[in-house]
Amino acid sequence: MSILNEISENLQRGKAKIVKTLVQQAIEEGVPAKQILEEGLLSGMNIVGEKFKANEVFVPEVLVAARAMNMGTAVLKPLLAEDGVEASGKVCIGTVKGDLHDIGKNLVKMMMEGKGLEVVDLGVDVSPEQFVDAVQNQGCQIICCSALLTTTMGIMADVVKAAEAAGIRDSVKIMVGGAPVTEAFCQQIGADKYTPDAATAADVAVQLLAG
Ligand code: B1M
Repeated sequence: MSILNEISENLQRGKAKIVKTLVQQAIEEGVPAKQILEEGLLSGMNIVGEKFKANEVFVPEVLVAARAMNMGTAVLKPLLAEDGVEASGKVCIGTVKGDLHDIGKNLVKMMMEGKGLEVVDLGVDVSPEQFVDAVQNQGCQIICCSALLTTTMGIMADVVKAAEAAGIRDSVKIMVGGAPVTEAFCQQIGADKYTPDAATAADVAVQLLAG
């Protein structure tokens, strides 16, 4: 079995320490960090997602897989972050109210920090008012909203409305993402940018700040 398959298999079984060791081993063998992330960790998490949907695994198994994912990405963090990038700016990020999924949000944060951006992590279950507060009181130039549930993605529309109501809409960009979110949804709610993955989100944030 290839080391990427081993990472995927062990992640699915929630073997966090083994995943951490295997990721380290893959790095030492010269496997690119992006490939370890996509073909090892994310591939394993997608299989967990499919099994969860099919009622073959349940919340406790998903939670231990998520912990293994987090331990694996922590090892990759310094490699995914690009050295010597000159970008600067301040971004706030959070998973929207009612939603507790944070793995994707954490990846976006990691990629943005790797580009040299300062990221205020508001955590999960973040209300529209908390996003607005981060702009008004912490000087964030971009709001990044993540949602994984079809039942919570509508909160992103409330974030746009809250920014309008607070009179800050013209001075802040709003980025949206997460598995159920689409470009059409982004346009429909009047947000500024949709990006499908963490690396693209970081690139787009840098472009927005440069513009
Ligand atoms: Co949940 N869950 N979950 N879950 N869970 C999903 C999302 C689900 C699709 C599973 C399924 O049915 N197949 C389903 C949602 C169905 C729907 O809404 N249509 C679901 C459900 C139903 C639920 C519960 C309701 C289950 C229950 O309790 N009955 C519950 C809800 C809790 C809540 O939030 N209130 C729940 C709970 C959980 C756990 C707590 C057990 C755990 C979360 C642990 C954690 O995050 N710390 C969990 C997990 C792990 C998942 C799956 C298996 C994996 C999600 C994940 O981390 N993926 C997921 C199935 C799946 O997605 N395959 C599922 C990896 C991650 C890197 O991807 O977050 O999409 P993702 O991020 C991507 C992009 O989307 C993008 O970048 C990343 C890649 O580079 N991205 C952005 C993300 N945010 C971005 C923001 C941006 C830009 C890009 O800009 C601002």
